[in-house]
Amino acid sequence: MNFTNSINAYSEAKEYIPGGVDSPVRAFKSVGGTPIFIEKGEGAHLIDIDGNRYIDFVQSWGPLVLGHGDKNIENAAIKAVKNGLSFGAPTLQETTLAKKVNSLFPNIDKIRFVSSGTEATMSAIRVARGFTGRDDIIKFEGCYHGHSDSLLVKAGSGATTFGNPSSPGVPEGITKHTLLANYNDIDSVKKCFEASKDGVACVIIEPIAGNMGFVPAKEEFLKELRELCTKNGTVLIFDEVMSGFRASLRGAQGVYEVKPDLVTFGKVIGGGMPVGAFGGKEEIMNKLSPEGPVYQAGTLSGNPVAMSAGIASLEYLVENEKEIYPKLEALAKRLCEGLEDAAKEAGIALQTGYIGSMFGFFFNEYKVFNFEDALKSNTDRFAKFHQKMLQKGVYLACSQFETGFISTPMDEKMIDEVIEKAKEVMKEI
Ligand code: KE4
Repeated sequence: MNFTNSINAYSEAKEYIPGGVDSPVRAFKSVGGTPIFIEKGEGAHLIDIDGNRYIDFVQSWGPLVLGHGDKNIENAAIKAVKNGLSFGAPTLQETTLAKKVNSLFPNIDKIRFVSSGTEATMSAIRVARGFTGRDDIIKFEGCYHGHSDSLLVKAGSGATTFGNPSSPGVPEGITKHTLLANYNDIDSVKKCFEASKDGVACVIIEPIAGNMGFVPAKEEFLKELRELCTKNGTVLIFDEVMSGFRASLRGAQGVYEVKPDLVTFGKVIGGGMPVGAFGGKEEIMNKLSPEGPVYQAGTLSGNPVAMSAGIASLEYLVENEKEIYPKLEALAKRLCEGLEDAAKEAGIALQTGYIGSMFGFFFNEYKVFNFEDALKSNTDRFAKFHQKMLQKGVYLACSQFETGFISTPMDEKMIDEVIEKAKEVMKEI
C-alpha cells in the first residue's frame, strides 16, 4: 500500500495542529506508522487520500453502527440542514429524540443533550454532586469517561485510594475528590467508601469497559455495586457512551439486570454527529437549571441537524432490532473465533471477547478482568499486528486498549477475508 499523501498531509497538519490531530489516539503513537488521512467512508469501508480501501472496525470509535454513508441518516441530516444549522432555541427534534431514548430506557425519566461524551459524564457527575451535596466520586482504573478534570486521575501512591492528576493542568484540589477502585473488585469499592470522609456523591463505571481494551463487568460485581450505592445514598452512573446501542439496543442495561440512577450516552445516539446525553431519575435531573440550581449549558446542545441524525439512527435500530443485533453479535463471534484460530495456528497467546457489536482481543496469556491484567498484554505484538493488518486493508483501533466494532453493512464473507489475513499476519509477528 502507498501512504504518500497521508505522510505529506500528516507533516503539514503537524505544523498547524498539536501532534497533527484533534484527538491524541488518532496519532498512531502506540502502534507506530503514520496516521492515514481519510477521504470518505462507504458502508463497511474507509477510503484514504491515497485511494487505499479498508474494512473499518473503528467506525469513528463507535458511532457508525449502520456504517458509513447510511442513506436514512444522510437524508435526515440534509433535510435538517436545509432548515438551518442551529438556532440556540428549542426544536421538536430534541423532544422526539428524548422520547425515543425514554421509550428504550424506562429508568430514564428525563434526559439532557450535550455535544460530546465528555460533556455528558462531566454534567452527570455535577448533577450527582448537586443532588447529594457530596464532593467525592469513585471511578475505576482503566475506565475512561472523557477528559474533564475530575476524571483525569491515576492511582495515588501506595494504598491510598485517592487519585492523583494523570495530566498536567489538572489541579490536585479537584482530583483529591476522586477515589480509584479496581474493575470487577467490589472490595476495592468498599475501601473507597470507607476512605471517603463525607460520603460519596456518585460511582461512575463503564458497565462494559471499552477503554482498557474490551473488558465486560461481571454481573455479580455490578449487582453488588448497585446494592452498595443504594445503601450509601450514592448515585450510580452507567457510562454507556460506548456500550449504548452497541452491546444491545439497550446497551449494557439490555445485557445485565442492574439499573443505574443516571446513564450517559454519546457516539451512536448522534448517528455520527456530535451528540452526548445524560439522563435518569426525575428527582436527580430536575436539579438541573433552569428547573433547579445545578448549572449546565451548551450553545450547540440539542443541535437540530445532530438531533435529526440521531433520530434517524435510533429509529432504524428500533425498527430492525430483532434482525440487526443477532446479526452483529454473530459476526463479532465469527471474527473472535477466527482470530483465536489464527493465533492458535501461529502459537500465539490471544484472548478475545464480544458482546453485541463490540469486540476486543488481547495478546495476553490470561483472560483480562481489570486494568492490571490488561497492562500485561504484549503491546509490541499488538502494534505489529495493527501495522500489518492495515497494510492488508484492515483498519483496527490503533491501541491495544481500545475496542472494535461490527457494523450492519458487514457480512460473513468480509469477516472471513479478515480472518484469512489475520492467519497470515499472526505467523509474522
Ligand atoms: P467524547 O468526549 O470523546 O465524545 O466521549 C468521551 C467518552 C466517554 N465515555 C466513554 C466510555 C468513552 O469511550 C468516551 C470516548 N471514547 C474514546 C475512544 N475509546 C474516543 C476516541 C478519542 O478519544 O478520540
